[in-house]
Amino acid sequence: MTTDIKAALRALHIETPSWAYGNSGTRFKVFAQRGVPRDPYEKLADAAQVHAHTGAAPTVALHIPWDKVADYGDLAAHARDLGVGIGAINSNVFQDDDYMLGSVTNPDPAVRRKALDHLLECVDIMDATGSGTLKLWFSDGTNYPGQDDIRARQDRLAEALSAVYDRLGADQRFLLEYKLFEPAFYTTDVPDWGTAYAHCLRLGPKAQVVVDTGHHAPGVNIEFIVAFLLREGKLGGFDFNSRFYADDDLMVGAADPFQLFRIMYEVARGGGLEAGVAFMLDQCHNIEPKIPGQIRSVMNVQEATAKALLVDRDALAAAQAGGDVLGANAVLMDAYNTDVRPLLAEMREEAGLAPDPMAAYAKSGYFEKIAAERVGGTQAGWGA
Ligand code: PSV
Ligand code: MN
Ligand code: MN
Repeated sequence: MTTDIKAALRALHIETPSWAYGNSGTRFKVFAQRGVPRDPYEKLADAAQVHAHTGAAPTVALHIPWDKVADYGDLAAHARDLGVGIGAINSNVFQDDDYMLGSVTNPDPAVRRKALDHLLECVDIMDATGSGTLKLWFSDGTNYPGQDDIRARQDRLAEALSAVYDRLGADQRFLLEYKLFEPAFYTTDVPDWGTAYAHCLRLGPKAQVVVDTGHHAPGVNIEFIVAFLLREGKLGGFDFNSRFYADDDLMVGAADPFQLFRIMYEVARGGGLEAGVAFMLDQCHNIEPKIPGQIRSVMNVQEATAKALLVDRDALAAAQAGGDVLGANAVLMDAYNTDVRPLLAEMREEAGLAPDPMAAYAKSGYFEKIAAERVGGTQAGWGA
């Protein structure tokens, strides 16, 4: 049993986002930290540190144009030299003045064309970097009742998604991300999993839904959504983060480790650890150091997954079949309440890693080196 769990944990890969390594903040203030990367090449170097110490973060998501470079093949080669690969390509159709009234759902066909061209350019970047995943998040929506036609905007969205879908190669897919609100405050064009699911279902197997854990109304049962999408073959991946209020982008597992456990239990239960589900972080480290913030987040996902894998499924099934409500609940809680840190430390040592990645990074001297070398690090992207 422990051997199986360790094997499953070794196979668990968590993708870190390039934007987590840059300076970030809220709309009130972006705090500059020491040693922050000055370009995408340095972001990859920092991401490689997370992988070096955890052994669990072998790919890095890019955000275009925040990570715009002259030669994407060269960037991918740089990643390979550092021991990591390029993960999902995140499109950005939310930071141009033209998109004030929307991108692919904008009433102006010229703006829609511009947005679509960017999405297609992102597929070109996938080709150049070897990435198999395009992540689509649209900030599109309206602020006032009557501002635009809700149904027409769905038609425009469907048209753009279909054009992107047709451009995808055989080994490529897109993940459509939903978000309840923000920056739109009245309607959002992809506000929930149902909307994303319906668009993806119509398009085919290369379109799947991505669940950003911070993009729901308070109290939403995310593990139910996960179980449902996985059952339908439409769970493409996660943007992991924690929220206390809205889209807080705090470290995954920080606000509600029990929720993360429940989500990972449904992932494991539904075969999602073997099914190509992308486990990505989408976080900002506004006040904590960034590389340790990512390392801690990777560890939090590993811990929740280890607990999920510890659930005695036979005992659970027996209790469920027997209508033993308290017994079934106890099986789940026993797993959740197990301290899995020794198991993970053992797994790391068996893989030639330090048992405590946080301590190993702190001791490595990497931070002192980048703090001395790098002057004038970049902002993650927002407000840049
Ligand atoms: C939007 O809130 C989001 O979660 C999307 O995934 C974006 O790509 C990411 O944040 C960065 O802005
Ligand atoms: Mn996200
Ligand atoms: Mn978000």
